[in-house]
Amino acid sequence: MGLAELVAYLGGTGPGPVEAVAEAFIDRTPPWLKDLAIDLFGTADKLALGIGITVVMGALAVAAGLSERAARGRGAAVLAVLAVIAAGATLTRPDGGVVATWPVLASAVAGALALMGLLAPARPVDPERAMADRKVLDRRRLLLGAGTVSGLAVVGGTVARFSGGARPVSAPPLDLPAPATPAPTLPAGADLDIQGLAPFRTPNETFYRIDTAFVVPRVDPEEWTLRVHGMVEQEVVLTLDDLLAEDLVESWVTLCCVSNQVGGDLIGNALWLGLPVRTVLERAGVREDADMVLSRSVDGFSASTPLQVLMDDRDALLAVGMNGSDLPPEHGYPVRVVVPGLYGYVSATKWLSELEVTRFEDQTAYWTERGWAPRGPVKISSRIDVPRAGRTRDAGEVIVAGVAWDQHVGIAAVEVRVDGGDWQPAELADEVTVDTWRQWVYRWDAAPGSHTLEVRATNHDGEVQTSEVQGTVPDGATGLHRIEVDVA
Ligand SMILES: Nc1nc2c(c(=O)[nH]1)N[C@H]1C(S)=C(S)[C@@H](COP(=O)(O)O)O[C@H]1N2
Ligand SMILES: [Mo]
Repeated sequence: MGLAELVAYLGGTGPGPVEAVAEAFIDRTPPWLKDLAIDLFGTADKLALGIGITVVMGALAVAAGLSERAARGRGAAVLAVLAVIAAGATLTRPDGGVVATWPVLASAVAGALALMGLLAPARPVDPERAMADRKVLDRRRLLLGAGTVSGLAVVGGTVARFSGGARPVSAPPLDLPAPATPAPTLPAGADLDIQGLAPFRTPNETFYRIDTAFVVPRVDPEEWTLRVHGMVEQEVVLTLDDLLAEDLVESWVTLCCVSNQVGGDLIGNALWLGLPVRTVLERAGVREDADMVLSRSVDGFSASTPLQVLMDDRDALLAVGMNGSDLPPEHGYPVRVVVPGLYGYVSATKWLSELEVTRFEDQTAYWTERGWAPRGPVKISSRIDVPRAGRTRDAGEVIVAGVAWDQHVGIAAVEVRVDGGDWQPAELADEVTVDTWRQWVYRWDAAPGSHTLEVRATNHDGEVQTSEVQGTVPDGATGLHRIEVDVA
C-alpha cells in the first residue's frame, strides 16, 4: 500500500489506493452512515476513515502473512484480492482510469514477491549446523526482512501523503477584482459581540467543511473552465479570466448543511464575491421546459438546484472570494456555487466544473441518489450558544444568546422559554440581509436550581419554528434547541 502510494504520487497517474478506496467507500455511504460519521467525528470524518483504512490494511497484512505460512501462495492470493479491489476503486474515480491502476497492480506483485521471499525456507549451508541454527536464522531473517519491507512501505506512503497526493498543483493567488456591487456596510449592531456567541462573520479557518472529497481536489486556475450546457440555446464556456473580468457582486450569505442537527454547528456566514449564476444562464439562453440546474464538480459530486431560484433576484453566485480572499482549497478553490436559502447539498458545489440545464424528471444529483430529497430549501432554525449546556451559573442575570436563520426569508423574532413556561421575546441584532443568520440575546433572571432553556424563531412571513422533532434525513432536521443549565 505504501509503495503504491509512493508510485502513484511520483508517477502522477491519478489517485493513490487509499484515496481511491476511501472515495469509492464514501460514494457507497448511505445517508444514515454519513450522518453517523458526522455525529461521531464531526469534520474529522475523513481522518477517521483514513485511520480506519490503515488499521484494516494492517490487519489484512497480518492475515496475508499467516495465510502464506499456512499454505504457499495463499497470502499472495489475499494481496491479489486487495489489489483487485483497489484497482477497481481507482478505475471508477473521475481522476482515475486504466493507467492509474498500474501503481497498485505493480505494488501488489512486489508485495506478493516480498511475502513469499520472506517465508521461503532458508537454504542450509552447513548441514551439521543447520538444525541448530535454522530457527534462529529464520526468525532473524524474517524480522529483518519484514521490518525492512514495512519500513519502506511506511516511508513511501508517508512521503506520498505529505507531498499532497497525486496532483502537486497548488492554489496560486487569484487577482480578485473589487466588487462592482459591494455588500451593504455592516450596521454596528449586526454583531452583539458576546463571548461564546458565534460571531456574525465566520472566519475561513473555522468555517465548517463538509464534502465527499477524501483528498481536497486541486484545480489549476489556468486550466479551469465552466461549461454551461444542456437545455440551452447555445453552450457557454467560461475561463477564470472571463469570470474575473465580469461585474462581480459581493454578498453576505449564511451557508448550512442538511446534516446539521438541531443546535449543531454545520453552519457559517461569510462575505462572498462572485458572478451571479443568472448572468451565465441568461447568456446561454435557458429553454422554457427546463426546471433544474445540475452543477458538477471536478470530483464527481453534483447538486440539483431549482432553476427558478438561480434566475430570481437573489445573489446566487459563482463565488471566487470568501471573506476578502480567494476560496480556500477546502471550500472550493477556484470557483464554487453559493445560493441563499438552500442547503449546501443541493446548491453549494465546490470545485465547480459544469452547469447542466435540465429537468428534475430527467436527472438526479449525488445525494438524491443516496436517499436525500431532490430539493432542499433551508428550514427555519435557531440555536443557543451561551450559556454552554451543563455549565453552572450564579443566580441573577444570565446572558442567554445565540443565532437564528431562515435564509432568504429572514428572521423577524426569536423567543426563549424557561422550564416550559411562557415564550419571552429575545432582543435581535440588526438585520444585515434576509440571507444571513441573526444573533439574538435574552437577559434571564435566573433563580437557583436546574433549568431547561429552549429557543424558537419566527420568520418575516410569520412562520414559527416547529417543535416537531424530525431527523436530518431526508431534507433537514426540525425541533427546538434545548439546553440544561444549573444555577447555584
Ligand atoms: N464538490 C463538492 N461540493 C460540495 C460538497 C461535496 O461533497 N463536494 N458538499 C456540499 C455540502 S453537503 C455542503 S453542506 C457544502 C459545504 O460547504 P463548505 O464545506 O464550504 O462549508 O458544500 C457542498 N458542496
Ligand atoms: Mo451538507
